[in-house]
Amino acid sequence: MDTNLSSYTRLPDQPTAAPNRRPVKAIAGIFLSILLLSSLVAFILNNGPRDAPNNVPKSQVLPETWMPPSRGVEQGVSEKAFREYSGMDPEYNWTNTMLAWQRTAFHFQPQKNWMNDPNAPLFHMGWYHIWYQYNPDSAIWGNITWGHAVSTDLIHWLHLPIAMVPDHWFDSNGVWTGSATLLPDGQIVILYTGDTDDYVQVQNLAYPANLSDPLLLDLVKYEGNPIMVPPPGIGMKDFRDPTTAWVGPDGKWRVAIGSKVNTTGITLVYQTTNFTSYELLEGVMHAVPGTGMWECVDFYPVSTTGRNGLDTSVNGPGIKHVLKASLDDEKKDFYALGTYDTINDKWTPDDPELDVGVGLRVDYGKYYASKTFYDHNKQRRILWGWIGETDSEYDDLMKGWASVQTIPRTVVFDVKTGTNILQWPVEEVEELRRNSIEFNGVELAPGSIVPLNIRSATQLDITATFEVDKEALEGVLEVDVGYNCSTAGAGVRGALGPFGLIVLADHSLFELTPVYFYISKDVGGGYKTFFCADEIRSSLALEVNKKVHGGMVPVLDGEKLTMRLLVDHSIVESFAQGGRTVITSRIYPTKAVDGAARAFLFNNATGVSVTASLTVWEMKSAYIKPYPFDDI
Ligand code: DQQ
Repeated sequence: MDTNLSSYTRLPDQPTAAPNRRPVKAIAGIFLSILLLSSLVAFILNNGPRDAPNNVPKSQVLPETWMPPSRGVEQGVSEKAFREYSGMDPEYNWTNTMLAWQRTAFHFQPQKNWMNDPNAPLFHMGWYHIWYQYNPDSAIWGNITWGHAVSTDLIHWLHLPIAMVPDHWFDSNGVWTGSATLLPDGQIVILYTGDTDDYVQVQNLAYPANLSDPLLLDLVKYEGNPIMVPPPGIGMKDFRDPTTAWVGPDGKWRVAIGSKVNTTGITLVYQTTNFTSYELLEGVMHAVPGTGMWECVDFYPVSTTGRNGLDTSVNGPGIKHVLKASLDDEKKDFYALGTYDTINDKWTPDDPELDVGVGLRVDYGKYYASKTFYDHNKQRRILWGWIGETDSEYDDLMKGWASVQTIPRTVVFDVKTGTNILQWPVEEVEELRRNSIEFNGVELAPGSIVPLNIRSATQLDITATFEVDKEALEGVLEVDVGYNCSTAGAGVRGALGPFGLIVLADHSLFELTPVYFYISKDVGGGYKTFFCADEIRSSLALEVNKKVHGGMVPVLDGEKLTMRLLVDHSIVESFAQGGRTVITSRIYPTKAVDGAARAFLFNNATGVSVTASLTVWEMKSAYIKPYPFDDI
């Protein structure tokens, strides 16, 4: 590791800044250009680049009334096209280089075409398996099959042949989302939703033809399918996505399925002893009015005392249960911690105000349809999530692909706060780290920006700590109660924020994606900390949807502010306070690509200086290729 001093500076015209702890020699390394950038930061973050992005080519102007067609809704599933874009803006004239650059280097994605939800993740005979919703014919949703890939470390992946296609009446309109259950005798049971030939959502059973095949290449669909059909009172198109099964104290297996009644999102529970016949349990496991259809429900225990993950059937003292639902209406994943009553099969949230769909998000960014599995190989629970697109469908067709999966994350209960889970990239991703650079004690005066002198900025793992000058913090009188990431942005200055990192920026900051903390002070003198990612100036392309994502992050007394960012071309996964709050950004730079991409530290607060220390690693590319059948 080497320490890079030359990229550090602080503004000379900030009299309130705390004394610089750097040696005088380091000051000598200040670049004039950095000073110029520093004085521009507040202006740029507030007002955008100096020249308006009027250089957007207009060669592909579409008719004003053009609107991407809806995908999925007709078939009774949530909207799969990104449709917030009205079609009124000119499409950006992407070059092949820009589009090719958007493909990630260490995130899982198929070689081409459309992907959505992760399905049935599991570990078997030395291999991690991921199946996923996949259209083998196009970069748009439709003709949904199960794609399949395997890995020995959750990072390097080998693509396998498609595992299931819509070839029976009970799934001819789509082999939709499902989960796997490993039975104590070694069998693997897969339950999935089929969209039938007349568009009814049913649950089907499939299983590996040959358990001694580590690659599980052949999945067999049970001839008695479907094994569950929508029960009375449930809409034919509101019954989908079976969970991994768990065993109750009576020795019977349970499976949860998402649905709705009017606008109330619900979780139904079925009981089975043989996985071919099922009994619907009375009532619902849980319901939340106003949350609409629950897709991709996930239900699992977390230990309140240990750091290991728990197998899905584990219950008893020192255990809470996470209930997660993907809200069809909002396209967001929400979760809550609560208690599972195994006798009555009911789940109760710890805090009704933080119930599923109204409280905590799994990830505050572009993220949906997540699913966990218990990795008995390393005694951990691992979370997968689907990162969709926010460009136009037209752009996706030009790219020839759409969607990426997150880096798998471990999930544990946060024993310090007791109110949330912690998500953290699996340790295996650290094997891709190389060429680390450390920046220690970088002083960020109010209104400053500091370029990070790193060789390359498109594949990074960054861990950063920010310390706010305590006296200044306490001395600030400004009260800022109404703060909210999505209504503000990195350009909205408060006394105590925003400050953090800027990634995927070009050198003149035409394009930039700031990821930052913002501390708001309430009338009683208390603080709330927000963690946000501002995509508003992440791309000059007008058709791309750009938002400010984020939410509150618990910070306990005596804790420093910490963040970790995984930057992989067009994806930024950001974790605050060890994974209490997570934001995934899918962004589409036009300038900040390849060697032109830069990273910066910034402090756009008006009232405090911040000291940052960070380590930046370049990340190698993962090996994600077709399985080498021919070489065997
Ligand atoms: N995706 C699947 C459905 C699920 C939805 C269809 C969530 O089973 O409800 O591709 O994205």
